[in-house]
Amino acid sequence: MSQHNFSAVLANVQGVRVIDSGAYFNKADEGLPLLVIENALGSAVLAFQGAHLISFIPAGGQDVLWLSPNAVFKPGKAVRGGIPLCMPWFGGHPDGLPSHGFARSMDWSLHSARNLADGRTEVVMRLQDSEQTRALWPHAFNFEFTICVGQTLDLSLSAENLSDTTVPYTYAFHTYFAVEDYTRIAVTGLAGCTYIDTLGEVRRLVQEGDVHFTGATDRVYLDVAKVQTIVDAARTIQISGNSKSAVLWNPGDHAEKIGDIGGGANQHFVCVERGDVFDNALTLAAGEKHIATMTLSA
Ligand code: TA6
Repeated sequence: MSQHNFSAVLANVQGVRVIDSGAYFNKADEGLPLLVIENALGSAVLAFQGAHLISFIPAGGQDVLWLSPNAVFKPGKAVRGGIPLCMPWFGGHPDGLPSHGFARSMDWSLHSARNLADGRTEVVMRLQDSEQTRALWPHAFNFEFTICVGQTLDLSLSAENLSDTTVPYTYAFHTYFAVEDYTRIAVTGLAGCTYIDTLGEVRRLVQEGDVHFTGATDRVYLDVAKVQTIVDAARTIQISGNSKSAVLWNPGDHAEKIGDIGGGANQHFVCVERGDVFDNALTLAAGEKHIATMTLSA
């Protein structure tokens, strides 16, 4: 099902609507179609492009996700902020293919939507192989992203290898969390983990205590615990999931050279990304399906 016949899927669903990003943000730009999900427990917004969540607000709370004030909503360019899905590879590609994979910049389709008995709303987005994806990754696959919006945001990302060979697979929920000031937060749940510091000369170190930021940071933590928390001035955000890695990123002063962030704007986010990357990279045997889960609460 393409994004263009979503109305049949949404016919009997309350509180889910489609709107163009230009109309939603009251900005005349090129625009991307968005899905707005609202219920008494919380609300969320995602772009069909990338099945990319750009907002999650638990009822009575503030947005858990950061969206850049300079975010661009253009076809083919990943939106800066929210939860880009990096897959089927994370980071750079040895053959110069798009960094963080192709899933975040391609249109996903709305597969199903329903109101759950407990008041939450569940939406399932899907991306399947096509001529366009096979030119970049020559495998048959089915990716499904299940988003459940309530007081918490419950996510499940499945990747099924429909080809008859084993394929390498890495992925991450590249989540941008909204914080008052990233240099005044603590990230817990990583003490004792080995991490790879990818800035400058790449080094392997062991995390002592909580993580604090003083500037540009880009670290891959391996074999992490199920739960991390971001302790901010006014709230604590909990990230819980089954992925083995956590990537911590903020560009520091380099933000001014990144057009869709801009100098100073980086102060208000921290990326704490859960995924299976670097030493935790996966392979999917023929027919194998991997399911990554992540729950966010504030
Ligand atoms: O996850 C951290 C990271 O890989 C950084 O190295 C940094 O480049 C960031 O992601 C953002 O990547 P992007 O391609 O979205 O600009």
